[in-house]
Amino acid sequence: MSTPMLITAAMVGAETTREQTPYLPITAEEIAEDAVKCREAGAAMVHLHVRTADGKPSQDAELFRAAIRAIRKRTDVLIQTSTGGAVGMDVDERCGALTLTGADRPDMATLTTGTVNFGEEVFWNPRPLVRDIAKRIRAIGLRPELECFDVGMIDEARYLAKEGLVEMPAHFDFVLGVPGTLQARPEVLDFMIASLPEGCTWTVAGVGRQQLAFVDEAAKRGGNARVGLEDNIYLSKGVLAKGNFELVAEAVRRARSHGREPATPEQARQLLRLG
Ligand code: KMH
Ligand code: ZN
Repeated sequence: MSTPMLITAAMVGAETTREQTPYLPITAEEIAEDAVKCREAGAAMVHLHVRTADGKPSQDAELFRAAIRAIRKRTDVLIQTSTGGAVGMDVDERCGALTLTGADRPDMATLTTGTVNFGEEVFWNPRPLVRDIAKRIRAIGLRPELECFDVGMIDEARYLAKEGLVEMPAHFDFVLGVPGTLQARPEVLDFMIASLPEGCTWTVAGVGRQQLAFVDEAAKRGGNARVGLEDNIYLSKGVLAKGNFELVAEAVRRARSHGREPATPEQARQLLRLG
């Protein structure tokens, strides 16, 4: 039997707008509705950002609480909250979801381990800030998904492990294809996989038109994939996905074409070592 493939749905993000696609979920109920369909289609985890009622990116704890409650009322999909937020947010704002405890605590949180150009802007992650966020993630007993936009960020994760801030083996997400950063090419993925510390697991998030093609690349290599409206709004050239669930369904179809079955949330917990 081949290893189950974790499909993560990056449902909302901070950059995608309703002007670009009317199918972007914004309210807690819209997010939960799409999350239920994503789980039914085969996603085991959602990567979550939240928005204010008028669609602006936010990392507000109460908005996260509302979305997490709405999702958990209806489905068992794992919830990974963003600590990246939107460019320009300060660290306390970015870490809003890490103040949630008890039944509202997320299952996992992202940790980006370095700074990159991000389109015309800069996604700032200086080393002290990365360490601050890593400590906050540890303090509430979560494991991070290490978001790496470049191979140097994998090396930085090794330093974080040496400093006792991240436990190895860890789970990484290679985010490839943001304008101004490392682009999504098969040989780049091979180099990133070869650069991982022993025993680590990985997901690849192809941004833009490479998203679905990189589900195939991940499936072939025994890895995992992230799809969703945060990174790509099209199901095929010029055809908008009518929700995150359509991208998940297509990812699952591609995974199966390589003999990979989508992981259940329980299997994803094991893969991600969430205990
Ligand atoms: N929106 C990006 C600037 C994360 O979620 O942790 C950062 C981001 C990463 O989306
Ligand atoms: Zn994100």
